[in-house]
Amino acid sequence: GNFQLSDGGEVLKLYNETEAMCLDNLMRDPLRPFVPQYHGLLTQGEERFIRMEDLLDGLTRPIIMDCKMGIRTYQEDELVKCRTAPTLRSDMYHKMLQADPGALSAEEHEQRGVTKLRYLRWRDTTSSTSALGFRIEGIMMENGNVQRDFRNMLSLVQVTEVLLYFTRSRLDILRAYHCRLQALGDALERSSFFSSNEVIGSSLLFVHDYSGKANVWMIDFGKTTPTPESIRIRHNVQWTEGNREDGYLIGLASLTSSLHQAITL
Ligand code: 4IP
Ligand code: MN
Repeated sequence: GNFQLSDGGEVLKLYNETEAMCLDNLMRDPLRPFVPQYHGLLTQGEERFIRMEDLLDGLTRPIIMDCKMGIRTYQEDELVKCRTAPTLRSDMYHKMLQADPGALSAEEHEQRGVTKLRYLRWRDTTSSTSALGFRIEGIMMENGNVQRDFRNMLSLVQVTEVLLYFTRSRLDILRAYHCRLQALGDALERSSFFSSNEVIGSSLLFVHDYSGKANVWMIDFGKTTPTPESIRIRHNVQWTEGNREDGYLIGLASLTSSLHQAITL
């Protein structure tokens, strides 16, 4: 995808101005211990890359879970584009067709295309994103197998089952994750980056290995943008167009309570 392995515990990710700006700011924020360390840019011929810490460094056959955070995964811009210059995406139409042909209207079938807003909204409402403020995007087990079929789970009970599967019900690992999420919650409260940014499409990356090393990281800031001075985001209230709310803390609370359930089951 967008990644390339470098050496010395570093990875290269295809340059994105929004993401580079976020990582740069995060190096001077209480959230610094929760994000990959940013090592600046690298140019290779025509291509530009972001140099960042390899979060898997030091783990043996890591097991990884990507949770996409927030109650929506599209920016408010997407609504404007859809109203002013709607573009039909046939790739997104085909993804919907494959997953659930009944979700498409007669008009969409005729056009063989949907807008990006339509597609992302469909993803959000057919997953736990809208209701719980996050969804499990994928899991990679220690043999490298990637599973992406959790994206139509709607309930917290289903998520808790996946957490048990992902950790093989290991209490030490579940507890380490729970503890890390609580520390993240504390840091988010103190973070001026968090209070001044709308965080869309960002993930929490859960990584552990059989030795019991376990950690959670905030990643993917390509759609995280500063809000105007006049708008302060609370992150724990519902979104209405214009308030820029992302529901990040709604997702964090859901995930924390699912982990708590997994621990006490
Ligand atoms: C993807 O859909 C994800 O929503 C991507 O978001 C998004 O990239 C893609 O839009 C969209 O096709 P699936 O994961 O369901 O395939 P993310 O990168 O956060 O995973 P954007 O550009 O919104 O970041 P396009 O327009 O890049 O295809
Ligand atoms: Mn992501």
